Amino acid sequence: MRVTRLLLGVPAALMLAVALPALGQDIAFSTASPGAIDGPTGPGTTQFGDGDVVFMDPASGIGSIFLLADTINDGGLPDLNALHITSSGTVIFSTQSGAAGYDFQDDELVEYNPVTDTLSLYYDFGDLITTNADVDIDGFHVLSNGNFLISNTSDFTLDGQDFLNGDIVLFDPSTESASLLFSEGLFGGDDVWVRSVSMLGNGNLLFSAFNEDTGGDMTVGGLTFGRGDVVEYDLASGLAGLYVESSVFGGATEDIDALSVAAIPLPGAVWLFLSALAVMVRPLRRR
Ligand SMILES: [Ca+2]
Ligand SMILES: [Ca+2]
Ligand SMILES: [Ca+2]
Ligand SMILES: [Ca+2]
Repeated sequence: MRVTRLLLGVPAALMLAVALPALGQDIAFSTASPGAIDGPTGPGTTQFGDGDVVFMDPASGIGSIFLLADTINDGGLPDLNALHITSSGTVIFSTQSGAAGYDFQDDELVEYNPVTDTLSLYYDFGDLITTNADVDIDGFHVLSNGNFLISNTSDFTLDGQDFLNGDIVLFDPSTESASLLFSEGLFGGDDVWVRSVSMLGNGNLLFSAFNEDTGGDMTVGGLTFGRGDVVEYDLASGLAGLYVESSVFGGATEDIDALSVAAIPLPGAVWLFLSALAVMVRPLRRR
């Protein structure tokens, strides 16, 4: 009996270890409504609005404000619903509605330079996506080869193909061609809305989602998860694991509506790194 358990346990553990490498990369995110996570000064001390960008260490759940919507450019930026932080430190985002006082719309991607505090149009999907419903870029990631990963708030048509709002689509801006990378069908038949998209350095997808049938739990790649969780999905093996648990929001119901791997060392990340280093160094000194 004991031997059997051991034999069953080892392959499962190995499979998980192969499918989901160790956590590591910090993330930046925005939520659909105001909330809080643990901050450097204590539980629930990092408070944010729906247009703010928060960065977080997924291992500790501790995070800090990276961008305050009220301080970007002229301020008053509306709800961010797609996000990508570039390796040069600029922030590409899309909003959930057009912004009063700004020229951009919800189907456009805008690049923000935090150093110069300037906004510029990065990409416009307005004429490319045709759909009966709203065109609103909802998930966005730039791959190292310049191609995009995108999702839309509603089902949509791009490059002559129909996609669902739970699909993640690969898009080549040089040819304006699209192909399905991740299908909503992988959620076991539920009507699911993928609300944010990013990709780790190891090629695994990160996303958050909402069950449009029940509002409750969903399944993908052997994982049961809920709104507010961040899922890591291995495209090669089809297995999924939790990258961030919704419990980081202190029991409040939150939806992560924009997500990016933080490719640059953010101010808070440096703080966390130094804190971790201090913890590691202290016991060594006492020896
Ligand atoms: Ca938001
Ligand atoms: Ca948008
Ligand atoms: Ca979104
Ligand atoms: Ca759907």
